[in-house]
Amino acid sequence: MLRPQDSATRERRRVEGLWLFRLDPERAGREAGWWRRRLAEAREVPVPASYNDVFADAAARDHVGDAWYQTTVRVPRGWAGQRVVLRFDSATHRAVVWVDDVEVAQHEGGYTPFEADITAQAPPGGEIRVTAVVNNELTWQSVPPGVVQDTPAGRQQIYFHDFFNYAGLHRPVWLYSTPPAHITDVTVVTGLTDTEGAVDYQVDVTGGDGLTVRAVLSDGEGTEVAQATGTHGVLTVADVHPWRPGEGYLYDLRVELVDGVEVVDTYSLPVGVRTVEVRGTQFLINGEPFYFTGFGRHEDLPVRGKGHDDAFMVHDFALMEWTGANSFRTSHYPYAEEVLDHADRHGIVVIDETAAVGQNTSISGGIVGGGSYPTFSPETINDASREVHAQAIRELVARDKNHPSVVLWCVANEPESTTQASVEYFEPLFTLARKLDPTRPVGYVNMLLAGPDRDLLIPLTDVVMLNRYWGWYLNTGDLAGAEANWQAELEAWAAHGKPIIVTEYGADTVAGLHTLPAQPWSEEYQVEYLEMNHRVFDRVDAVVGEHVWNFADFATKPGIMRVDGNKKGVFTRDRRPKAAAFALRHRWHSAP
Ligand code: BDP
Repeated sequence: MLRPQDSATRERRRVEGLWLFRLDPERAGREAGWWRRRLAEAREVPVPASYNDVFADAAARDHVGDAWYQTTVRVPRGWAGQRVVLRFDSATHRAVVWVDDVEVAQHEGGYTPFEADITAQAPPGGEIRVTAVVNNELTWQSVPPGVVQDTPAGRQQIYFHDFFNYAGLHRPVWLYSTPPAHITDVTVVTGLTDTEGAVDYQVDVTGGDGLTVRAVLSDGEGTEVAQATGTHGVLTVADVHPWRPGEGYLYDLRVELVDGVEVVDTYSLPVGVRTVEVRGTQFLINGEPFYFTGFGRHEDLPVRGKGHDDAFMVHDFALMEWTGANSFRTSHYPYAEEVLDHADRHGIVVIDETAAVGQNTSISGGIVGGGSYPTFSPETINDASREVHAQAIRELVARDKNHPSVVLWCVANEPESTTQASVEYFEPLFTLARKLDPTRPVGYVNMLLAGPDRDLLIPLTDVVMLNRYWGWYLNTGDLAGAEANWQAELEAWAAHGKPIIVTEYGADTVAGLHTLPAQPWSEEYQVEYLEMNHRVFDRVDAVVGEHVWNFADFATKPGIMRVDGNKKGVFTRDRRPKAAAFALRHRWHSAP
């Protein structure tokens, strides 16, 4: 599925601003057909944004179930004869969409796009009513999982991950046009030799019988460098300018569907020419060893929740650059496509993760000690869940396969990984990810209960990704003890002969709390904790990356271990630096 774009043959408009909105905890709207008329008893809600924090009532914040969105939009008159498409960049966690009285789309999964051809419902010049019911319930068959409990106070959502279950229309909604005969997909795979680049492209077309596909590659200055015809081909780039970490050099691949001299459809794709490879304990980009510095992050903002915001995106990248971060992980779900585009342009490397977080019932809210259910069983996470997970992987790869910034797929964060059931669950998912994209390594993030002597999933992976909290959850306040234990554990992992990325290490820190000597929760402790980790990493050759948890403080569900959310941010939630930010800046700017 291609992103909407304006081209000589395509137009798009954002369906944004204030939509009508109504919570529906009783699930009455589906019975009563609320899409058939103007949404009654509605309030206004901004799109894109999560709905939870924009109001002042607990009913919205803690809502479990259906929430209805509705707006009207006029189809441009100039789109006569074109195909009209309605696209949601995300609806968390699932949605059904109607145009006027007609159901046009259903989608499961909160962080990947879906769309519907609504040409038959969208007469040019006419106004259409768009209604979406967005449901936020997490169950054993959703990704991520959860349990909805009936309590005397109403239905409550239980979940096993450590960030707030924001819901709604977090990302842009689009109305766009394509010609009836059009390009439906473009896939590029790039290669590099000493001075030459190769762009292998594949174009999928609908309704283009008898038409020709042309692919034109231009450099960053707009000069054409290669051209080919046919739905599949290889474009050779002499004196190639590679995409590399720190320098997001992009070519432009213009794909055209042509009928003689007439261009029927045209689509442009930014292309970074780079390679990725795991060799021994090294992670190579363009054949050179790469060391990841950066963060695990969240899409998390005051008021907006997970709502995408360009101003914060640019600011967050500026802060990452300031600290010397060269990479981040899309913990714990696929981020807005705008974020990956920005990473492409800025040469920031991305570990791209599915929304499979919390598939481990012995942890709850990031804290060990849940454990009232088995994780994988016919009654809990089962074959049906795995099919939902597989679909999430398909949609992630389909959406993000062309981003040069994406160098590694992460199929899950901290799942249970010590049982035969976990192996049976994950083996087919690793196979699927590799089949969908043989060009990128695949991994999963391992958690502290599944040490090198217990974990069973590492044989399936290309890299070892570890979330470890020695000196925080373990050896709390005892950095000397933590240092010895951490070193021993990392050496055991290194014996696997794979590169190790430490995908999380961090300490909760209240901005402005100072102690001497350094004590947990103080800014001084966060700095000393990071320094201890760095000494250990520098002593283990197989470690090829360090991602601090977290870039910024973020919202969680209430809990006795969380004070107004998770405070492991290097920046506060409103992006003010803690002392750790300066310490990281010093290390990451002076690293070899
Ligand atoms: C890890 C999780 C992350 C949590 C973090 C923490 O991957 O989502 O926020 O721990 O406890 O287990 O801060």
